Amino acid sequence: MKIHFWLLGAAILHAAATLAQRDIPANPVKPTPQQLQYQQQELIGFLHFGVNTFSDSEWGTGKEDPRSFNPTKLDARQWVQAAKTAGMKTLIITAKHHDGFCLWPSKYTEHSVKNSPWKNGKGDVVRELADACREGGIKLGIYLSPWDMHEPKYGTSEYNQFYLNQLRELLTTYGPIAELWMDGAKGENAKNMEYDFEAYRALIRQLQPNAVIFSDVGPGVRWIGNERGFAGETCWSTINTEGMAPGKADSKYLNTGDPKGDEWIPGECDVSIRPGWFYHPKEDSRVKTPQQLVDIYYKSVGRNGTLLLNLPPDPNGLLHENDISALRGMREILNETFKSNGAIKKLAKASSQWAGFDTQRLTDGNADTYWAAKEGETSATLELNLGRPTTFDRIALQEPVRLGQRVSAFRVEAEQNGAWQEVAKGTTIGYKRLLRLDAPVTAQRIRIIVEQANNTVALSEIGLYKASEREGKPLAEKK
Ligand code: FUL
Ligand code: CA
Repeated sequence: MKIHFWLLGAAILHAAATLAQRDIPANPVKPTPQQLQYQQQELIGFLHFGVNTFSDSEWGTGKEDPRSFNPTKLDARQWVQAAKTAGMKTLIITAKHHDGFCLWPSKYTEHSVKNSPWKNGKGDVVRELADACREGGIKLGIYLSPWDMHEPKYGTSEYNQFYLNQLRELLTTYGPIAELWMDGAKGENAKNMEYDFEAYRALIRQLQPNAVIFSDVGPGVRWIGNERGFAGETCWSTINTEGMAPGKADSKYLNTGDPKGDEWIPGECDVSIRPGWFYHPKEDSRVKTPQQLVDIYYKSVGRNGTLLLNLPPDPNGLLHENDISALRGMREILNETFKSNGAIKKLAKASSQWAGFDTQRLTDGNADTYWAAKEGETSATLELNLGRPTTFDRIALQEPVRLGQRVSAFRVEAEQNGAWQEVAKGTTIGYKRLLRLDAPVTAQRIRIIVEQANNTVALSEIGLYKASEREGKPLAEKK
């Protein structure tokens, strides 16, 4: 009997080894498994909620009366439902914004839900969201503002301990936290305060090793340098953080990243669905349209970023119907555009190939599998035969970023009446690059020409799509 078990064990090991992904050598700078998962989410929701919601303001004062907080119809399941409709995979809530009011009953301050009339002071917004997220199958993230206008310790070294205490509460009470958001913002007249970011990071790593840490300069995820949700046309997931700190970073640099960066810190594109971050009734008519949201999607996710889209609950504790219908519209358009990939399972010829990484992997619909050029080839041409004339105006390209980010220049050509015509070009690709053509192109053969890369060229997916009629034209991008 024993010998049979042994044989069975060996057979299982062998099968596992065959299934396990073999990779070509990676770049020295590459994502952690958590960062990779983080980026694959593409869409994340932000919830700005707190005393500002009740005072109709963007930045509070720290002097708000906790009794002003009373969201009598609060329903975190409605938030989660809306986020899921949009395709978001995580919801990040302002557990504490700059005004210092805490949405959970922190034992380190009186300035919280426990002194509000909501649920007679027994409520906990973070708990309600954590439960709703778990139930809905999405992840929870926490925004904890370092700047705190209420806490008297702010400005002294004791505040660092206070912040660590609050972090510990949040990181040990609500289950897994996917992302921890440390805002670099601080008012001009705020007290001087030397944050002990090293200690904050160490505690997060200790208590929630799988959480990605956002700050302007990472270490898990970086700010994209603007609040419009736009990554740079060129966008590297690598930067050098030397000489920079949260609140003291070069926003242009963050926007494009740095091909020479020695740390992997991908960009997150934060933007609100309304002009403000918090809910204001006068902005009910200024919710971004589905077309605007889709345009932002192209400029964030389509440029190797993640999109962190803010949805502010109103004083009832609910998302407004205008916001929900805009989200639904955005999702419908994206689903329609990306419904059918004209390149799927189509055959490609490559200028060269690394044994075992053949071109079928470019069109198998699986972003984990990839084609690679022959070792050391930093440029390559791929020719795709679509089998019949195919019309498209959107192109999607992906790199297997678990190997690091490589491509820095590429172009796409389509065969038109027997001649190759350039239809699109770009610099970086990264996790995902989406290109919008001015007009639809009909072709049977197309070429992807990677002109330059920092290591052997590898691509995981090529997609060709025809945009939904509802998309409209790309919107002008003010700098
Ligand atoms: C900024 C803050 O000052 C805003 O109020 C908002 O929270 C935004 C996401 O970050 O820095
Ligand atoms: Ca693939």
